[in-house]
Amino acid sequence: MTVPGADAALIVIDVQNDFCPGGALAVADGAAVVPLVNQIAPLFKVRVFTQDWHPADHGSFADNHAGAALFSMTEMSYGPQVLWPAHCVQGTSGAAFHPDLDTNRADLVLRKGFRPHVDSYSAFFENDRDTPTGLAGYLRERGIAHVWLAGLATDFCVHYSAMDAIRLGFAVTLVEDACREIDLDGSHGRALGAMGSAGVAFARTEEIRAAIGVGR
Ligand code: VGL
Ligand code: ZN
Repeated sequence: MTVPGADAALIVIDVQNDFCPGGALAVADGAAVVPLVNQIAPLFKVRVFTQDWHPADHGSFADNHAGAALFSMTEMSYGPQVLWPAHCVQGTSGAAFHPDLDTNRADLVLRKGFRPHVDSYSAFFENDRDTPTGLAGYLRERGIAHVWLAGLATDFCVHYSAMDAIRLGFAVTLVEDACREIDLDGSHGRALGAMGSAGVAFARTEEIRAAIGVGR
């Protein structure tokens, strides 16, 4: 395993109340990533935390499509889109970070998904695969060549972020124990397969800590 070096950023994806147990789009065991992220965040030169940040009229919410079932598919201008329960509505407690997540360590808090007609799973591009969030420029200006990804959910926002990071030329490592998945119709297995084939590396928090010499 490569040790996170001077060119490494930790990108913590969407560790928000709505993705944790009790939330509107709860990921099973989602809160389990919080202590792991808190442990490894200090080991990185750059730390970015993302927030899914939707207006109430967001097009990815089933409620905003008359008669549409939760988790069914719709067609957006950019292609197929899952219809989710309303989640991470701007300014609500569901959109807030998990209260135990140490966000004081964040160099940058990046919000995404705020355009009503485009969803944004990835921290780099909206779901049209074309509209940038600005994160790639930020990381490059800070000298980052390797991104390490943790957070929620492995098979959606983490997966899309990983694939975009590879496409943009970053080295990518998924911190697998610091992620949890939604697993909609086998999406978790497909996401892990796609990331592996694309060249994403996989690491665990204890390996990172041991490689750096923390906690031995
Ligand atoms: C996410 C579904 C909808 C995620 C965000 O953070 O993985 N999933 N919005
Ligand atoms: Zn969302």
